[in-house]
Amino acid sequence: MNKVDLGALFGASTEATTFLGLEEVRDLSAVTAPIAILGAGCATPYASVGAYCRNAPAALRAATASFIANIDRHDFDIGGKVFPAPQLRAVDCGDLTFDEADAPGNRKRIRDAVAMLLDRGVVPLLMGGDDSVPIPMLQAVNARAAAEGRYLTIVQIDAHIDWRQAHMGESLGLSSTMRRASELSQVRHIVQVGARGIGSGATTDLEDALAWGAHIVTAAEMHRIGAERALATVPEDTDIVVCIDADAFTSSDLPGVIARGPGGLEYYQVCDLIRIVAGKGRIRAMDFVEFMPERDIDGIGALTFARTIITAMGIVARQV
Ligand SMILES: [Mn+2]
Repeated sequence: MNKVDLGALFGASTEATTFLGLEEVRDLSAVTAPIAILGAGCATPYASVGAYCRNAPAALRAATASFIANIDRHDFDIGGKVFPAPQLRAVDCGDLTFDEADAPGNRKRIRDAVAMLLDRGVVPLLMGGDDSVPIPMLQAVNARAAAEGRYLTIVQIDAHIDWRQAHMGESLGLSSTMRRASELSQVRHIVQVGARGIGSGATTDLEDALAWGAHIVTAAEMHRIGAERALATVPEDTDIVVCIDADAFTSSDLPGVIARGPGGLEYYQVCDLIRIVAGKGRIRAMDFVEFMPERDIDGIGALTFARTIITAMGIVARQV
């Protein structure tokens, strides 16, 4: 069935070949922009499920099509143009290649790509892939922070705390991301917002997180206390990595996840979290993972997640 294209009403293109129509720069060593978006469809998939979020980067790019013609209009979620000056525009570095059977190779490609961007003073925004994608990203950020003598704060927005030691014999998979983060030399603070319902974690995982010093703010608490108080333990003048799992959102806004559940965060709560974090320190990198287009409903989740990335771009563009 041919659909009526209302995008033409707003001067929008019907297809997005890059995220938000941003300039494509495939050669990471040639990036001169302050922000780069990069797709990573797979890092360390569990054997039983494979790279189930492999199609997320393409779906998220496609979801930006209706905004491309209007990128210089006023964005009310940001309070101005997405990019306040032409030199602050992000670029799209395309997708890293991956091989589901070669997790070490996938991780190396992600680590090397993030390291290259950090070396150039670029803030990488990584589109997963599942939640194993941030592990090599965090390793690269940690190495850079160590070289600079800086410490890191991780702010994770997720329905799950991801503190499993290992799952199905894999210690670098999506259920272990925050435990692996806690083991990095420069990571001093971890704040985790949005845990809800029943996930893969056990009570002992929560106890380990708390014993390490992670500050856990459940989704229920976040709804009660708001973003400002949720982030009260984020220190000033820290380098920050923001890790966002699509399942943190309320499922009606973002149904494209493997485990939907009631009580998730609203889009504006997530925007507030990013904005407040950016006011406390310097965001060095971000990831947006666990979006599964095949589970989405009529593009609603792709739109919510793509809008979150656009808002994050606007926030990061204002800190560089
Ligand atoms: Mn999750």
